[in-house]
Amino acid sequence: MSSSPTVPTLLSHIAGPADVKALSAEQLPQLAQEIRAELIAVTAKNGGHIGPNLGVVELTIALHRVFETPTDQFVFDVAHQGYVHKLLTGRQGEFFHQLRKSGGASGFLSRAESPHDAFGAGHAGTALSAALGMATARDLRGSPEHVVAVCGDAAFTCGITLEALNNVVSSTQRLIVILNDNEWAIAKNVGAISSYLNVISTNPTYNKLHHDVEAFFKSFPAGAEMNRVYTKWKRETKDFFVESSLFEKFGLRYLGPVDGHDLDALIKNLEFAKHCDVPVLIHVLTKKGKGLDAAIEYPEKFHGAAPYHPVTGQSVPTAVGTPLNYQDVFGAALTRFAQADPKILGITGAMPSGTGLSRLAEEVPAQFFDVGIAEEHAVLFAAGLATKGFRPVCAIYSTFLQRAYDQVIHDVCLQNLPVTFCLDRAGLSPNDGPTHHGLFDLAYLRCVPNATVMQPKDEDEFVDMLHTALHLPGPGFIRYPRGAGPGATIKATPAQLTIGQAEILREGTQLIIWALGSMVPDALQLADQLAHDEGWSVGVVNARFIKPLDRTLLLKQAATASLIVTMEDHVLAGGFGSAVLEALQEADYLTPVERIGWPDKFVEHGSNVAILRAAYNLAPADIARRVKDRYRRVQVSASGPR
Ligand SMILES: Cc1ncc(C[n+]2csc(CCOP(=O)(O)OP(=O)(O)O)c2C)c(N)n1
Repeated sequence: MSSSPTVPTLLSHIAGPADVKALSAEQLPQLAQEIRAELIAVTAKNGGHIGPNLGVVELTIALHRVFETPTDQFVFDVAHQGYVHKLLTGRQGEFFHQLRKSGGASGFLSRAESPHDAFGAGHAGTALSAALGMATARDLRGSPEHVVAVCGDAAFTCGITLEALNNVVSSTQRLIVILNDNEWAIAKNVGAISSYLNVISTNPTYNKLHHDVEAFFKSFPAGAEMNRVYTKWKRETKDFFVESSLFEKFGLRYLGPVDGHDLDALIKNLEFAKHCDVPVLIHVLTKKGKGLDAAIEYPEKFHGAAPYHPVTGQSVPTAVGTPLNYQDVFGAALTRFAQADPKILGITGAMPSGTGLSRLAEEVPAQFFDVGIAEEHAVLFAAGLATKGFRPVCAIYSTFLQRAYDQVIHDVCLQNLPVTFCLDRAGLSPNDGPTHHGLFDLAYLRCVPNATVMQPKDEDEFVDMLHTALHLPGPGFIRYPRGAGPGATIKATPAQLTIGQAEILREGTQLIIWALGSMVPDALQLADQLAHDEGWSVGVVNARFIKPLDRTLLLKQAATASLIVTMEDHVLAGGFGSAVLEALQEADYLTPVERIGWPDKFVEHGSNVAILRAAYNLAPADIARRVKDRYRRVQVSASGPR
């Protein structure tokens, strides 16, 4: 199905939205087909959010037929379904072929990437609020442009979307909301709103009404006449709608459900909405993965897929002997613990497979909760459960826990409730980029009283930490990186770790490296290199705990060592190295500290961790050079006056 560069296609002539408008209506299905082929060809090679994008091909073409970006503005929720929009706004060719790779298109929309990207995203549930702000700003300054929010059905499981919905009519009379309903989040969508959408999608009364509306408008052209038609229609149908649609109760005119793959119906509804003098919600039904059989059959796998065969959808096999991903280690360990203790519960915000909790869902379903994309609720819900003697485990990516920060402080830590937090994707998420890197969690957790914060060096220690956290009297946070660990064997019975005790991996006297979690292998390698190149005596410590820090060991080592080096996969500001500096300073130690970590910048997406590290002078050779330079400087200044 992949498109050959030698065959001229309609898509290859699309340099921007004007070219989409220049096509005849009859050419649009071919354009849709070519876009699907391109999406599959590129994501089969690079990985990416193929399912959501295959579902919005016609919708995105229709949007660009009816509206004029960048004057009109589209705000896509999560923005993972923005590939089609990229292809239609001058970003096809090599830039798109390098999707999610260094120098190529981002996997999300970004204001920095194109003027056609009105609002950047990567986290769910932000589109309606942002679009409402933009529409209100437009009203305040009196400009004519249209603002369109494109929200998935799962966006309506987010508190922010509902908060925005509550404010639409009091903020503007002109906003278009597309509800792109494919019944799936990453997994099957959950909760009462999802059930409600299902009812209105399948209820024959609504469908009848939809057909009535279709028939009613058929005889009228688009344009000024629409307003007259609309006013009449509003008068005639108002009572029915007010009684019937949840969205009408929020003051939005509900249109739909509309077949999201019927270009004609989509264009007609968008044209109509464009002329409405009230906020409008168009309920569009789409098929996630349309055009790739495997993606339809396995929507969860193809929501965001690793590279796959473009025809069969088969994943590229992992090499024999590749260690398990941390999420699988977590899923297996938690399931084992939960089977032995009915008080242990697993909670996810719409990420059962990404977090590894799907294993718990399969094997111990009564102890598993998917609350939808609702991290704030997930944490509060866990707090409530903990008050009754349960041991809830919130499995939330580091980046998504940012959303539930107040609940972490106000509800869990302030009340010292024993909730365990498992923060996957702590560190870089290279292909996804800045919206998904987990680089801030230590800074935002380290300052919260009652929090115990840890990071394991390998899979076995991770299971020990999970076991330990489940026996804490208060909240425990475990952060671990995306992907596989070093492949340690997991012992049959987990160990109870001593809180706040680091582990000495290698004794040394001149220079001591304090490494955190995933940086431990780098630290050992660095120690080898320094010993080999310079003959220095280098110690290595696996910090294990960021909070409480092992001050006793740190001060003991700092009393004699010439330099402490800290290594973390986190921003330097407020991170692990900062904790070490604070501890030394508070004890009046002047021992120099060289901190290795990420700078005060939003790190872009890239092909892999190694490339991004090299771009920020954090490749192993860069680190070795820095540490050698610093140690030499320290030696020189130590010989002079202090
Ligand atoms: C705050 C937050 N939590 C979790 C995610 C992970 N996530 C990305 S897309 C997605 C599902 C989106 O579903 P929907 O909005 O219905 O769009 P679809 O992919 O079905 O088009 C989830 C849970 C996220 N991006 N942001």
